[in-house]
Amino acid sequence: MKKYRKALIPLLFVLLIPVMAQCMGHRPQRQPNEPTPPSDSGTAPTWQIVFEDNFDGNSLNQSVWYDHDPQWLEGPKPGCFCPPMVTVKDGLLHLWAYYCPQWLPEGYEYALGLIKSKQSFAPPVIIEASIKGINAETISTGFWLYEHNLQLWTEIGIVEAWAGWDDWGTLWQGGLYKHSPEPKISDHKEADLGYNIADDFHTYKLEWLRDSVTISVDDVVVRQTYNTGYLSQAMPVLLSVQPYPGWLPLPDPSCLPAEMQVDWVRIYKQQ
Ligand SMILES: [Ca+2]
Repeated sequence: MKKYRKALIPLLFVLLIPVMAQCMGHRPQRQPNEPTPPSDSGTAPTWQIVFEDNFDGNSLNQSVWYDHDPQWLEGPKPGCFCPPMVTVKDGLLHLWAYYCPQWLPEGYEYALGLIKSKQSFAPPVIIEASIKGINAETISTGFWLYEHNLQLWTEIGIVEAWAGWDDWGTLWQGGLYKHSPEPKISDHKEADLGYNIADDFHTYKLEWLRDSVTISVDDVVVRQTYNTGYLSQAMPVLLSVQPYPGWLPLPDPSCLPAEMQVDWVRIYKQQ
């Protein structure tokens, strides 16, 4: 019997070759927006932490963060990003939104908190943070990356959510963008988490590889797509609260002040 088994194995292999060839010939083509397992050139990445801030102490670590955006000083007018709206206390980063036109230059009404990393990051990289969202109508909870230079303007929204706006409170929203040059790409998505993101801390994670982008909330994947190549330039990391004038109505001043809290930020690079 063993003799026949030995003879059968090569025979089965010969019979399977045309079947395998046919299957490979009909292998589906990669489609944008099709779920894909994380990979990076066929090798499973191993990760090493390269950045961590737990927001201990009493002030922002200004050796690694800006307390404003040097590239966007005018801000989302009539909102402006103001360093006093960034505080660190009790192990948390607090990003505040105040309605205070009397304190601000003419034309501005809302003072907003934002921090931006001084270092930029390119794939393959994992960027994650534990965040309790802001609940203030059309003020967003933002954890994102962007780089805007003469050649290219790209952006990844790990989370852009509005916990206090209408029925959006349970929605994760985020997106992948190329704002310039043409053709522009605006690949915005949403997913219902089943809870309001301002009620508690949740971990938002971007796994940004050279060939795919995965975003998860508490390790549940909410977005996974191929990186078709336009998201390759290094970008700094931002955390912010802001209104979207021109798209959403401005928040009612009665819902402010309010804050977004961040427990920690961690960044990993491939070893
Ligand atoms: Ca902390």
